Amino acid sequence: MKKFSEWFHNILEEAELIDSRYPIKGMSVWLPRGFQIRKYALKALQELLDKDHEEVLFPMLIPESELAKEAIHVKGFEDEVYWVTKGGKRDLNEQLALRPTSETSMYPMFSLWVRSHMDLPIKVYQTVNTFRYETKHTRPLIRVREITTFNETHTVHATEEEAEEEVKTGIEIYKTFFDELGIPYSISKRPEWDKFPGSKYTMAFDMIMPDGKTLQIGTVHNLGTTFAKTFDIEFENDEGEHEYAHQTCYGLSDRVIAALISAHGDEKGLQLPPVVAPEQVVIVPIIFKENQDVVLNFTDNLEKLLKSNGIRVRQDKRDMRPGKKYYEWEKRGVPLRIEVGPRDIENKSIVLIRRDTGNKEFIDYDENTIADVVRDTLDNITEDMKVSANKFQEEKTYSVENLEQVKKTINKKGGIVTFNWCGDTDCGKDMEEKFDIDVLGTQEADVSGPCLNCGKEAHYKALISKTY
Ligand code: A5A
Ligand code: MG
Ligand code: ZN
Repeated sequence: MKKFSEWFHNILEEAELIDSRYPIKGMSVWLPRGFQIRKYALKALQELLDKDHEEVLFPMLIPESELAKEAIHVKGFEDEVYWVTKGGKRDLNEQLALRPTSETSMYPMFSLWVRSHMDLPIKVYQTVNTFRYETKHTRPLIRVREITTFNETHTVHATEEEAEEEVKTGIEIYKTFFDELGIPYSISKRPEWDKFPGSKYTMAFDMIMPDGKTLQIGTVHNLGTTFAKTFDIEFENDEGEHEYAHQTCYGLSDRVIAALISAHGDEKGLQLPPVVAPEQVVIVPIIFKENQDVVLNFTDNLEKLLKSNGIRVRQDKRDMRPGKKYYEWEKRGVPLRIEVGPRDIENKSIVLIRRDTGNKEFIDYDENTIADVVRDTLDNITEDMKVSANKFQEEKTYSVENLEQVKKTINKKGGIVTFNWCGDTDCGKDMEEKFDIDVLGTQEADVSGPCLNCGKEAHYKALISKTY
């Protein structure tokens, strides 16, 4: 694969996903094909969230007085906030922030909603746009200034245990979601200096991109009682005493689509898992003048049959060379192509070509079973794409035994390097500087012996990498 960032920009254009020529830095246009992928990805996510959470929608503007209330939180975002200062020609009495995330928009309302333990838990989510004036290099989908697809869940609980449980639930939901999309990940607890501003701790999902750098594709935060104290979210317990509520929040963004593209795409272009593909199957009739009717009769019938079985199918009848059509649909990532020519119809067979393996399969045509055959093939594609993407992440995760190897591995191979670590902030920051990497975080492990960097006792597995 040529240089990743060039490949990535090309694919957005060639597969007609995003037009990044919008005249504001860090903001782009979702094109119809990209928007459909986004829609199907959100559908899969919402199906998981809806089991135990309710969808809501809060305003996009936040009064400065609310945004400023939580000191640590606001400090984390102050350099990234866009402000609305005027209504028409008049200065506003109070300037309004475009939400960079929605804690300070939601929590003053939560404070009104929570009176007694009967009002708990609250478990809501919304999918909105948020704005962050990012100063690092912006890239479409990966680091944007308008996050157009910010899916954020916010929960409020009576006890610390319940909040801990919700963190686990959030992690499980994201695991299932990423698995459905065949997006690989490593989960770790972010170090103290890199946790979500105002949180107790942050659990993060990171995917290794094709160039070996990692991308944070989702985060789950335990907020403890910090925001509850700031925004006065308290309830009366059984004994009639007032207690502060325990909160969590977790979020995903457009980055999920970037991860999807990067995990599966190749030199031919996009490659989509069936669950998010606008067309799961494309039928290409091979037409010659003399038998056009026979072929089209057959393919029209096949199209109808698959459609009625809930498969997203499209027939490409355009008057152009089949080879050109194949090339186009491969570039757009359609998981399965069906070719039908006059010979095939005579032989009562059709040809299935998988986008992921390029594998060509001649199958006997039977109206009664064809939908099942196609569905099974799509399921196999889903599974194989996941396995192959996970393999890449595993192969690029290196466990090392000494400091020399840490440096060598990161610089030569990229990916994630793991090793025994003490967990101390000083030691971590020292490594980040020395090796020009980021400490992604820690995983609990049965660790003994010294920290590879400082020699003190090790308590965790550290995960480090170069990051986006
Ligand atoms: N309220 C919580 C959920 C929150 O805001 N968490 S977060 O800051 O970590 O953002 C959630 C996710 O959004 C991140 O894990 C990251 O994957 C994504 N994200 C953050 N900034 C982004 C940006 N500028 N462009 C695209 N995605 C971004
Ligand atoms: Mg850092
Ligand atoms: Zn150490």
